[in-house]
Amino acid sequence: MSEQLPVAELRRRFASNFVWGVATSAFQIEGAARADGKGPSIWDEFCRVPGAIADGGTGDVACDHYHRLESDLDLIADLGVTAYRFSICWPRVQPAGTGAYNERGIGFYERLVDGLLERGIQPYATLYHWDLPAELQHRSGGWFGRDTAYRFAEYAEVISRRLGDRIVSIATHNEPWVSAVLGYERGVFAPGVKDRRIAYQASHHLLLSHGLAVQAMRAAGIKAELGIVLNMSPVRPATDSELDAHHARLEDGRLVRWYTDALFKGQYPSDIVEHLGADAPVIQAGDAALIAQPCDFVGINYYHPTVSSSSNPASPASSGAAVTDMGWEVAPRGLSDLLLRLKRDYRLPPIYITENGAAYRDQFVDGRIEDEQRRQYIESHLLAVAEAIDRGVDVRGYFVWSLMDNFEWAEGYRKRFGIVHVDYATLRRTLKRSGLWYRALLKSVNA
Ligand code: IFM
Repeated sequence: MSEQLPVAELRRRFASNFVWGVATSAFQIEGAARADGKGPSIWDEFCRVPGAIADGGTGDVACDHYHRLESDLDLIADLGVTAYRFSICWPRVQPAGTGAYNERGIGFYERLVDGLLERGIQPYATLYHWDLPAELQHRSGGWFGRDTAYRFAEYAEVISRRLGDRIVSIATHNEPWVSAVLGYERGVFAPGVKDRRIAYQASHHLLLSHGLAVQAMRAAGIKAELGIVLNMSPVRPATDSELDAHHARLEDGRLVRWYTDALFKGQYPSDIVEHLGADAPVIQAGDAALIAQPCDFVGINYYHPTVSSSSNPASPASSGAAVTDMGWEVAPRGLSDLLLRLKRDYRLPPIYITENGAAYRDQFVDGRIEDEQRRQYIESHLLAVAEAIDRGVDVRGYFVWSLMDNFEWAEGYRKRFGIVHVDYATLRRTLKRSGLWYRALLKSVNA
């Protein structure tokens, strides 16, 4: 175990205007699945598929954040963060994903945003963190249907008119690779489709919807900064063999370049288009330019590196490496490598680390929750961010995933990422050691 750095020393590695935050998403914490006119999402339905969620969990109650908004806002404020990243549940504000809006749903997000501002915390919103209105899935195959992209842009415009004057930053999507690949190719996330052609068409429509939404929000005169959040990982070959190098190059293309090339170079990578063959998406004239229009920021979610070989093109750990409770390799160096590679290969807008954190089994000691491994994980990754900044990468902020333990998708409630512990029997929140440390870091004087 490495020594703990004095918090003031770590804090001094960052500029005084660096944004410090914690992140969550709607489906993972809100609960209130049928409250106040909310429509069902694809995740509400997917959780009902036998065997889809490891512990049989659903989002019906989750952390009950919807009913505990005020005390959760106090909890966030108590941490001393300057920003809070949350997502808006589309079917809560527009139950069918088309047609009528739900004032009670919009009202919840107005109270959330106003409550943050009253406490001096900047709201960072994400419009889509995977909870598509179920109706859109049934009507047009969800993101497989081009129409969903237009529906999304309309929803984005409504949100920008209602909340855009008070939100500091809006990301259109969280991790479109996950929506497309885990949802439509591997079928392990909602909507549970297993078809590569459908998945790549869905990925194109997700990116298209980003472009359409940015255009619509700018036309509505939004003041907030606009961008997108991508999950990324440096991909390395498992061995020195040419075959493994080939697999690593392809995996990097599917995971990273498919998104960054489309968004920041205006075209999909030709090697991946060729590799997909008949599964490559249908693209209409003008789509590429729409997708690649300028953004104010890009969010990067980093957890682990990817190791590629012919037998496993996308392993989250090399053999023998230290891993988290998800089986993901702990490799802070992967984050600085990734940031430097992006600086080398792209002209990106300012970067925020919009998610980083770890699942571990917490130890209970005399009523305290000891999670030294999580604390160390966060500290070491912050040092990696500081190193990248020192080497010229424009990183403006860092958000811990996650504020509190929550619904970890196909894993259900078994994996805990929070710096705040949630007792799912009582819904009581308790700061873990990592949370106390993060608070001390944020409250330490910045020289
Ligand atoms: O919990 C998720 C989050 O919803 C998206 N990024 C990765 C996290 C950990 O798996």
